[in-house]
Amino acid sequence: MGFLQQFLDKKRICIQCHNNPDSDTLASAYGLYCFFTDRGIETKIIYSGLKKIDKYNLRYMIEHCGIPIRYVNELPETELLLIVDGQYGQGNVEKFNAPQIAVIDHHMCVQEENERTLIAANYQSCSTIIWELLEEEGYPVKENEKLCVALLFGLFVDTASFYDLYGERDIRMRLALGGEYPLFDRLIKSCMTVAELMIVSDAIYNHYFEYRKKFAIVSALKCDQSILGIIGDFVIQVDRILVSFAYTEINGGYQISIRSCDNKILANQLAASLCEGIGSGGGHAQKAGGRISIEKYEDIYGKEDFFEFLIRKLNEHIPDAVE
Ligand SMILES: [Mn+2]
Repeated sequence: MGFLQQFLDKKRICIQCHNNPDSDTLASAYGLYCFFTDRGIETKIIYSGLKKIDKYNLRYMIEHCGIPIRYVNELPETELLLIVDGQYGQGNVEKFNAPQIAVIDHHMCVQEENERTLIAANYQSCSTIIWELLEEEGYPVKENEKLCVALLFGLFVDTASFYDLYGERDIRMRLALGGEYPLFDRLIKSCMTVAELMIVSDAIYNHYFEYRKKFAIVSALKCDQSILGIIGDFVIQVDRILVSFAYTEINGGYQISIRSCDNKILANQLAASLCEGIGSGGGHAQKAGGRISIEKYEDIYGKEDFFEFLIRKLNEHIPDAVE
């Protein structure tokens, strides 16, 4: 029996995207929305958190794919709360009480698993999991062009513009859904604002490079995770750099983004160890991200300058590079 079958007896389902939604969580929610609505279930898509969606390309995606997402402070009445691209109780998923909770995610598992959770870290995007689930149910994804674009765009962003695309199943989805979509072309060419372009160039110009351990730290002015990712993907291409660490200060915390091209230095391990006790971090071997709370940071590390802290931690974590 397919994973989604167990939810078909519901009359109302609420799908929750993680806070500060990205294209992967939006596409995942939309895929499930299409499927459940098709089966006559009243389905809503919601998100919460401190920030409303303001990125140009995400708004463009929502409008042109027709994704009925709503920002809420309270959970609408529902029988089931289904979280996509995040996990229940995690820092970036607003916690709501619901009669039943289900989770579909592709990050490292940090919660208890049961028959209503599907957490598989071997997928590069949650969109890929959703695509497989819909295929399994016989839902004709390919006939829904807007959904194809959404799912591809979810994968695109989570694999740093397909550059990091290596997952077998993820590659399969890209091939299966690939086609000529003007909307997709428009979306992938709108990832950055002019202001962010200036933030990126300034941050890269002022990078810190540790030549012995071969890591770089890039501090960017307030910008979002996808921009940090763009910086990381760019910096990691430098021949002498094995680990790139980009960060920015946002909403009382630091967003971090790590890239590694050395298989002895796992980006997800580095993120997790750095954020231990002061936030949460994780991801994949070559790319990872996380968030640190300034309040918790100061509780543990007092007045130590954050930049100095990073240099110290990276020096501890990264072995001397061998040429
Ligand atoms: Mn994702």
